[in-house]
Amino acid sequence: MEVAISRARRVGASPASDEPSAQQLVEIYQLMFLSRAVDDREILLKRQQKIFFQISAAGHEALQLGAALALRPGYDWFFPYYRDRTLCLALGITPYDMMLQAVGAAGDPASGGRQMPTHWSSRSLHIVSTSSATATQLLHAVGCAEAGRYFSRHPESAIKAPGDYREFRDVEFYGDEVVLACVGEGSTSQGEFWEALNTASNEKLPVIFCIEDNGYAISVPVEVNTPGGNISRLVANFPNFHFAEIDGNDPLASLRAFEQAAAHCRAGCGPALVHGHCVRLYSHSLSDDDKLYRSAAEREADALCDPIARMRSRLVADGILTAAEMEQLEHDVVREAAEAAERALHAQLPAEESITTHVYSEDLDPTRAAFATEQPDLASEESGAKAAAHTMADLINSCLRNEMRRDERIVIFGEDVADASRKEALNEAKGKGGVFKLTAGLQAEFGSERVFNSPLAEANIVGRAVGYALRGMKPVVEIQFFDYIWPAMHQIRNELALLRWRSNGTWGAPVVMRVPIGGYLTGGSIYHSQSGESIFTHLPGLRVVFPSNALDANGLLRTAIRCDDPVLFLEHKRLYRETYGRAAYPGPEFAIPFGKAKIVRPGSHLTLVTYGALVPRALQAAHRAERLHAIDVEILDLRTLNPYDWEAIAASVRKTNRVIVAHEDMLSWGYGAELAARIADELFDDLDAPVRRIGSMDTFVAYQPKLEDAILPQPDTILNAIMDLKRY
Ligand SMILES: Cc1ncc(C[n+]2csc(CCOP(=O)(O)OP(=O)(O)O)c2C)c(N)n1
Ligand SMILES: [Mg+2]
Repeated sequence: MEVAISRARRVGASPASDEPSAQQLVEIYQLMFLSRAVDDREILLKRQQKIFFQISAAGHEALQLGAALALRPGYDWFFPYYRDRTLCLALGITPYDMMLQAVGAAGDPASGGRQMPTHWSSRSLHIVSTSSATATQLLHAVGCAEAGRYFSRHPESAIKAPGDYREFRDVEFYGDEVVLACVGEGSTSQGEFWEALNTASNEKLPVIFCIEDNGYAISVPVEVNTPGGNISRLVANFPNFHFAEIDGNDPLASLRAFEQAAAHCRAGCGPALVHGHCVRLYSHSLSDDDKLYRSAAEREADALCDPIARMRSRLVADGILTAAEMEQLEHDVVREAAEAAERALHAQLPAEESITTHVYSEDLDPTRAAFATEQPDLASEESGAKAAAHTMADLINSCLRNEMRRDERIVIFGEDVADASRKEALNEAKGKGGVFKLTAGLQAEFGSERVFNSPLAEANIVGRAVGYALRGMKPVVEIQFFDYIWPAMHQIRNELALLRWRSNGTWGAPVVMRVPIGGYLTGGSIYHSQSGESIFTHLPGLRVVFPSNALDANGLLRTAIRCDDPVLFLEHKRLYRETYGRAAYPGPEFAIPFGKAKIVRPGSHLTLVTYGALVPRALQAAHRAERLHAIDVEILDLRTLNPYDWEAIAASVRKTNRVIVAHEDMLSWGYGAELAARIADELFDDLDAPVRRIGSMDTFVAYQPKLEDAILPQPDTILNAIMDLKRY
């Protein structure tokens, strides 16, 4: 049996025979026992109130150790879950590192005191930052495997390039790398588990899914989560998989199973799923008491399966260690755990000033001047009448095309974004290229590896994109309608936006999500016309962009793609092909920095702060206000909502002393509420009138056009507010 060598915790080289040597068995035992000793020491610290949370691997040690020893840290990739202490110890995270996290020390290498204990991360070992959310990581593992395969096939794309996110991304890949993703049996009920298996199977990806089946999800037994009580039976028909169902209390059975799984993956045959039956020897966590829901007989039966007790007996019975040697080994290990704890308890705590670091990229600021190539290169296209006729849809498409030519790391996926998944069809058919045709022709030019359809599953799209991006690629994904972004919300909020902060800057996922949004469609109705941008501006870590015209869309999308932060790029459907806001092609380097509003109409009597589809409507209202009532309105188009241009707002309000914030989204709790509050707070002395807000009614957008007109703000709504405010 070949035992791969872990970095920090070496299990010596194998003899030629298929059985591990006595020395290897001792080292395997030592690692399992160390894991238990660290758990027990943490439990003590928690009882002494020196740490604040504890969750253990007790009972899972053998299963996790087999996985660790079959794979290579710093070569393969790891997406553990919170119970994977033995896995991470064996891969090279030290007991001291673990204790640093338990006390929440500044030097906690996984998160700098931001995450609970057992939320792993190590860049050098390829252990990707773990969240508490169950099963989200499985989709990251899939995207990670896809990225590894892409880099192996296109190694030239891994080369660093100055001037954009690539400058700050070290790319590593090996042709036969494997990705391990671990999860409890209860969490296989999550949709993301099935979405991950779907793509891993379809794409024959080298992902090993490890199901750590301890029979419980907190207090919920396996048969409640899994019909029939056995996940192996349910997944058996996924194509291309290698399956193994094993006794997870036996470290050697586990090692063998993961070696076979890894061989299947490395050979390019597809993914694997190792289902290990193990036991949960302690309660779910120290916040749980399993005596409340488990019988004594059941708990005693589990205790008899303790992999550590079993192996201890075996080593002594087989004469590999004497009782005295065993006692000495255990004594030394317990001391190692205790010393690690003692040192960590004296470690420095994080400084409060550090709290806001790594919310966004500290390397590349999308508001910076480097993105201010605002002068369009009009010479790059024919001049004359045609030059000014490009719609927002055209210029988004041309930006995507130009950027894909410039940067081979860009991939586009989503629902219906390809021209045709069955490529032969393109011999006679024109191709789809998105339901709004924004990605038309991109698969034809760049091939199916770079532009492809996803399954109809939004979490799959965003979750995989996170996996791609953390490897250094640039996924520019499409969510077909804003109204259907919600299945991906968990991935967006708890993973995409959070990854950088929770890992204290070690990981980041600069994904671009293009999302058609908004109403004024006549017949769009509830599920094709909603807004809701303020829900996303409320997420630290996520940039939110909302252009109102073709040129801005082109320049802002370029910045979104080149920057190092995740970006929600909102495209108003009604503006895609409007006459308003058409523009000449600005050339392949035209970029607009984030956080820079545009004065689309200068004025002196009143400021109107807005964005998106309300920009043309505000212009109409301002025109009428001037013509009919001699009121001179200044209109600010924010263009990006996070960050937003406070200086521009403040300068305009100081000049006009009156302000309206207008948006299409619902009034209550909307984006304007925050701006209005800040204006009232910081510019109170400059105001001659109350701050006004305009938004849609606090309801959904109806199908009947008469109702839609009444629900959404119209030019008249804006005009009335202007007149009203001028009274003061
Ligand atoms: C998405 C999500 N929902 C709920 C929780 C709360 N929670 C934490 S662990 C857990 C049970 C997980 O059980 P299982 O997957 O079997 O793993 P185990 O803890 O048994 O190893 C639950 C419900 C969570 N962390 N994430
Ligand atoms: Mg479980």
